[in-house]
Amino acid sequence: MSIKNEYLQGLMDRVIARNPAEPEFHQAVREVLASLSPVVEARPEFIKEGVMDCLVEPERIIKFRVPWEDEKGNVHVNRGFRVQFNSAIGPYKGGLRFHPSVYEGIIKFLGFEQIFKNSLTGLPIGGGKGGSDFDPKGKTDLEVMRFCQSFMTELFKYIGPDTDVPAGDIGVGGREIGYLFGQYKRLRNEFTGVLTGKGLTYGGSLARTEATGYGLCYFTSCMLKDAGRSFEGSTVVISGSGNVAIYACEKAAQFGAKVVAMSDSGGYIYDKNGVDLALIKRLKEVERKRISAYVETHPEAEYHAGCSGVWRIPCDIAMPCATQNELDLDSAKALIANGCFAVAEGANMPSTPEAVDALQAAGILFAPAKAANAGGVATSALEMSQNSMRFYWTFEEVDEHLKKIMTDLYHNASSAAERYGAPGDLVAGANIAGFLKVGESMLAYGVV
Ligand code: NDP
Ligand code: 2IT
Repeated sequence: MSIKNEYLQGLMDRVIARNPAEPEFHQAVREVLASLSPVVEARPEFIKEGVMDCLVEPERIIKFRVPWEDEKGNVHVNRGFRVQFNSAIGPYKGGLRFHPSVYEGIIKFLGFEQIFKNSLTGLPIGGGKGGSDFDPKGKTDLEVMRFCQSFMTELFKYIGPDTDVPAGDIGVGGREIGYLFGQYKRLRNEFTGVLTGKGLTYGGSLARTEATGYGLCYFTSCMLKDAGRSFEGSTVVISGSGNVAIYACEKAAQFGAKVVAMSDSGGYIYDKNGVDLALIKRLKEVERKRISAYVETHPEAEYHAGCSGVWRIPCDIAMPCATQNELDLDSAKALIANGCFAVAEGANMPSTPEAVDALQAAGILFAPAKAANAGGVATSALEMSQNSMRFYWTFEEVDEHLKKIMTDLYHNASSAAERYGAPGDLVAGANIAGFLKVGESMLAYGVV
């Protein structure tokens, strides 16, 4: 993944110098700038008018202290972040991640990718992301509530339904969104669609919970269909067992695939009969247990500690749905050697650049995250529409919109790749198509 254009290579060098020790951010920027070389050569005004320099600099970064008290009376101090990266085409939009690995570089990489993903949905949403190094694991509901209230007591100053609309991501699901929304409503004394992923009783959209995983499968189906393949009768390996992984598993199974493995940060389960998704849902969504508990009721399945071994299980389609850089070059080589024909990214940036290069060089169909997992944020935007209308669609109506959005997105990315000399390369296609709408808007605004 090299940056062919000289100006963009210089810009990349400046990004590294100005944002030291943020390797994930560098990685995300490098991939986009590499894809955009042919675009700036055809349209030099993007460089001349300063669009490229503005694109890699967040409009605003908010960083704050989040103190809270646990049930034993100990005070903890976490860090909160919100990166408002780009509002050229709509209010900042993107999730909140609560995980001990969170620091500014992670939020910047996620916020940067969100710009292009949100543009690809075709809906009017800008790019943002936030989160905290708070670890919800092992905390009581009361402790999570206290943390969320403290986090929102600072964040509420900077967000709003027409300004910035956060949602969930790793470690932030329905429970956290409830506490965050309740505190926002109390502080502002207003009931607006300031967060998405809300509960159905207080303004949430049907099908938002399922949207990222379902959307991933809709996108993947389009990609498979173009190559004369389908989910039907295929063997699938999915990493993760959170929101994205669970609903990717559900839809892949509905499409006739057999999902044989899932994982969490401790290890993975391999069930050659096909995973029992009802059990995974109970363990993860209700009981908040480790995936190792799966084999207690399914002794015929295997549990292995450690995450990366999941990619050594023979499969036709691999769907990484856990976290960034979880699929490395060795994993890619194992997938290729075992006859895998498609990799579809549910998580954000789950494959390392070396893995992406190896998979594409081997002719594996590759669906990049910003395109393939855009169904979640697209449905968040549909939640915003419903909140504004004060009227709600049925599950089937939202699901139909989602299907159409993912189908259009696939064709948009695929034709952009072709137009700019990289037919079949959905990484390039998604980056180019996502950029063009944002870049044209930035040109229209002048230097702002
Ligand atoms: P969840 O918190 O629901 O689930 C995360 C899953 O990934 C868990 O199984 C978790 O295991 C595992 N995981 C998290 N961190 C690591 C790690 N460092 N190493 C190994 N496994 C890990 O999050 P989501 O399902 O919402 O998010 C998963 C991915 O999808 C993320 O990359 C997110 O950014 C992306 N995404 C999410 C969208 C959404 O709508 N929720 C939309 C688009 C993308 P454990 O429980 O052990 O920590
Ligand atoms: O990475 C993502 O697109 C998300 N976590 C969902 C963001 C959203 O606003 O729904």
